[in-house]
Amino acid sequence: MASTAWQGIIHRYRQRLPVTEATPVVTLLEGNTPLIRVDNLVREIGGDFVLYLKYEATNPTCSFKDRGMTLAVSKAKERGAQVVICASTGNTSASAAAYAARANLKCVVLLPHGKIALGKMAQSLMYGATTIAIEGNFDVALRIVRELGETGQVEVVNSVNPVRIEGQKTAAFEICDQLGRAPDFHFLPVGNAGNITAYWRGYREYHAAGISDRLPKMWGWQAAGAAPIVDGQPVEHPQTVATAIRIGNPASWQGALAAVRESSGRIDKVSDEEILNAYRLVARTEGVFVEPACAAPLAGLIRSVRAGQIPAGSVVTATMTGHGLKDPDTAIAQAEFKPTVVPATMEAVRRVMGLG
Ligand code: AN7
Repeated sequence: MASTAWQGIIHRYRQRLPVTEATPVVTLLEGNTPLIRVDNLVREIGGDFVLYLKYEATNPTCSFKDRGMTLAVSKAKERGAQVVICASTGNTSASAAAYAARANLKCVVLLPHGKIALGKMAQSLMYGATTIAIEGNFDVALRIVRELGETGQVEVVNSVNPVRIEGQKTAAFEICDQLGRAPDFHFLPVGNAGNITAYWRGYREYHAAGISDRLPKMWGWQAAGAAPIVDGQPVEHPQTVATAIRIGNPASWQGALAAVRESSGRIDKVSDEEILNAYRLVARTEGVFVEPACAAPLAGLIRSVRAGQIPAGSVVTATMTGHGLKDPDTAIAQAEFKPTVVPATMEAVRRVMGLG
């Protein structure tokens, strides 16, 4: 009997990815993530549409980055690279560190000092990457990494490496495979803008191949304090509670603009307050715990629905790019609840429960 076990995105979508028989596949069985229909959240928002969350938190390092990283590290291995390197707001570094460990490659990550969520830092350290905290932001770190890449001594696995985008486009394939069609709208957070570029490529490829019968409108969401694409100029000192998307000069800026233009979509920004409200709401109404960046498209959806921009009967998908446990500090600070400490008696517990 042949095994039907999932073997990762390269195995599943091999004919649509730049791999050959000679490519050593470095996989942690990423992909095949849930597409969760969230009717409670829709009821809370109001409006007549169906919403599905592409929950990328179930990837091996708990973010969407693993889709691009399986391919980037496989190709690096194929080329005989010894060292992979990236700049990161935390998720790319976690993923690079894991896949490099799996491939027996050395990994170096450059992170903005003091602006990395706790879980992401734990990942990079545990997977054994050389972890360097730069006294500067992500954009500065990426500039250094790109310069190092030009020496030819290291393999850059940021999304400036085109195979990262190729791997990430498989999330759009999966959504179409899971829904049996493409959505009408796709919402997602935008930081370095690789993912919006990748999804648009995936949706277009499936459409061109006749597998899906429509193309979604791509709606990207930046944080108001880090919204260079929306504002039309780089942001020198980006600021937002959503540290994953604290990026002031996105590498795939043009890719994001093309996705929005070609799909008749939109790119806009939401405040940290809107992000935090949506962050709590999706956890409480659906049991879906995401990191703050994922709440940007949800906040954007709330706004768009209120503005009457989502036609009745629409099918909307939104990418939840990373797990809520990545950033426990923000969760605990923003949950609005604290544990109630009581004596270890039933009476005390009953009092807290309101049972007298
Ligand atoms: C949870 O890890 O840029 O627009 O260095 O971690 O493709 O950059 C992370 C980005 C959204 C934005 N949600 O995606 C990095 C990094 C989460 C993220 C984004 C990121 P892009």
